[in-house]
Amino acid sequence: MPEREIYQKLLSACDERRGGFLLLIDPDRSCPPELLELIESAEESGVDAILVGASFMFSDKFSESVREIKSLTPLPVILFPGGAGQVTSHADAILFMSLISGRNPQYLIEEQVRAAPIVKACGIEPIPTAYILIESGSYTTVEYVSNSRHIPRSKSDLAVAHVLAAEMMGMKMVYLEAGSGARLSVPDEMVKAVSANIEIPVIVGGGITTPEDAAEKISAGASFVVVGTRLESPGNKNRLCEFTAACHPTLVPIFK
Ligand code: 1GP
Repeated sequence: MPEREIYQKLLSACDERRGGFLLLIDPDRSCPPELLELIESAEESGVDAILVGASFMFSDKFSESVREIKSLTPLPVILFPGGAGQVTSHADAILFMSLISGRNPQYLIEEQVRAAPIVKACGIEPIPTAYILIESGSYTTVEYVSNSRHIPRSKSDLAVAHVLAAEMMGMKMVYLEAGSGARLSVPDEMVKAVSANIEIPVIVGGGITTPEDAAEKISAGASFVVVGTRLESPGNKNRLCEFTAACHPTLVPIFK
């Protein structure tokens, strides 16, 4: 099993720039030329790593899509799987997640048991990650597919209890998820409460549509922001740079 090379890379990137930006690519949509161009420009645009995955796959080309993405960028390509079917040796690492906000054993442990031997055989680096769904104003695909309930937006204390348990169980990252295309992103107060209570990095994603919203998550204590949907439409190279600048406070001149 590889040493924690990618995890260490993420930690250093975040330390150096006081925050990080992860670009999420939905493997079902990896073909349009605009998206290929976005991936090719990701490194120079300041992206720290690329996540690939979806809670539900419609195509049977997962592995090929990851290989194609990997061929377009020197950045770490990290799997963000919706299940054991989304494991491939073409990636560098995998967010080895347990959906701890739910009580559905399939996503707490069963998919992981199925995936573990494949991850070992592939030789990719597992990054143990607690995945936590937060209420986002509408019923999301991830809630439907995982058949699990979210944590209510107003219950930061419940979110804190979950992340404390995750850290005590040895998880290396926490992912606060509002869901892809969510109407409302994870509340800043919840990001703040969670980040203040644990040492491990906090990733925040789902429904983040403006650089300002992304910057708020970093100010609230998030280590990484994930954006997917907002960058899927054509002509988003400039927008990508705005997001990465917003998530890397030390790269932006501060005038007082
Ligand atoms: C979804 O958190 C990610 O799992 C990103 O969400 O597509 O809404 O940016 P968006």
